[in-house]
Parts: sequence; C-alpha cells; structure tokens
Amino acid sequence: MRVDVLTLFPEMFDGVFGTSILGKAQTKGLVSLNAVNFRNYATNKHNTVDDTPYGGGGGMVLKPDPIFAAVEDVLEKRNEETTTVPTKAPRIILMCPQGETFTQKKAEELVQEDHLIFICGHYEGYDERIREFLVTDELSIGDYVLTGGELPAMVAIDSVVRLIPGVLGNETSAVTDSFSTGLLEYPHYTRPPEFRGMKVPDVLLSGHHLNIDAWRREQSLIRTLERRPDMLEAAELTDKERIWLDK
Ligand code: 6GU
Repeated sequence: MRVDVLTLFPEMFDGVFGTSILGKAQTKGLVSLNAVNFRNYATNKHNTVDDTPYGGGGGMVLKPDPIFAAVEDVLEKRNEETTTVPTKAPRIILMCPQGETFTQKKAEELVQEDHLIFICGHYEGYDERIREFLVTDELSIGDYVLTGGELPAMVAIDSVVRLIPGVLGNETSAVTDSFSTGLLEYPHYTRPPEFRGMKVPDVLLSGHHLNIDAWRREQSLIRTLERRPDMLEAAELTDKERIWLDK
C-alpha cells in the first residue's frame, strides 16, 4: 500500500512514520508513507495556499489549485515508481470535522485499497470544488475540534496500516482485539501470580483452556455491558449469551 499525506506541516509526520510499527512496516516493504508539503504547489509569488471567501465573512479558505496540483503530482510520481500497470484509483480523503466518523469498520475498508491520499487543512474551510471534484471520502475522528487534520490523519493511518498482513508481529492480535470481535477486551495478567497481595484469577493459572476461554468471554461481555452497552446490539452473541446479559 502507498499512503501520501498533503499537509503544510510534513515534519509532524517524521516521528510517526519513522518509528515503531509504522517504521518497521516500511522497512519490510509492506507500506510506503510520504508526507508532501502542498505549499510547494502554490502558484502565486508569495506561495499562499488560502484566500478570503467569496461573498465575504470571516476566515480563510484553502485554495483549490495547490491541492489539485499536489494530488496530480503524487499520482504522476506513483505511476513512475510503479512497475506494474496501476489498476485501482486512489481514495482521496479529506480530514475535516464535518466528515464521517472514523471507525474500525472504515479502517477495515481502507486497508483493502492500494493507495490512500490524505488532505490535512488548518483552515476555516476548503474550497468546495476540492470536496466536489477531488475527494472520495471525508473523515473526522470524533466530536471535538482540533487545530488541524494532521493528528486525525495519523490516527487513521496508524489504524489502517496495522491491519496490513505482516505488519503486526502477532497476527492473532489484530483479530482478537476490541472492536474486531465487537466486544471490549477481557482483562490480561502476567507474572507474578501474586503482587502486593493482589492475585491473578485462579482460572488463568489452572491450565484448563476451555475454562480460560469461557472466563475471558464472560469478562468481555461484562466489561462491554458496563462500559459500552451500545456495542452489544451489533456484537455477535449466542442466544444463551443474550439471555444471560438480559438478566
Ligand atoms: Cl479531521 N479535523 C479537525 N480540525 N478537528 C477534528 C477532526 C478533524 N476530527 C475530529 N476533530
């Protein structure tokens, strides 16, 4: 997969793209992550990328031409670097508070793609022609306001890239973690069996794997009921489990 991020602050991505699991994923050749400064595509002599809105009113609006030019250049570069014939059109994703809320389901959809292009702004608005004629998706990460789309883009990229096969060392962890099962995770323990009088539940030390699986499932159900009852409706539960939860 290839991921390009259009931003005025490409240096914000240095740490995230170069470190830990995302850095390793690139070294392994599983993903290519690039941050592009779209100010380099400004067409006026002061390199401005925003302007006052037609019709008046406050705030500045991101101009369409630098964004379109940056996307076109990214596509040209991709075609030069790709030896195989490019097949799939990229997903062009505008990060904005008005977008669809990003979820695990959206991450699972985006990991199927070959090429993602994220657009991050710091402005009151984007020229509507960017939305109408360029982007395929508009994403927000939740109902709170941030100063720009960079942190939200990093959140989305991290959650998509970790789903690429081979990126996580332990392939079962992406399948069993919260949200993929539709339930919150059960409690985890490691050595020592007793720490300052606080004990690990006996069942986990028993070596009885059927009992351990049953305990973990029950703990997941209890935790989800207590913390996120809204998730239970969509979760895959047996009839017995639904009756047990209704009690
Ligand atoms: Cl994508 N952008 C901004 N500025 N704020 C946000 C957001 C995006 N998602 C949640 N808050």
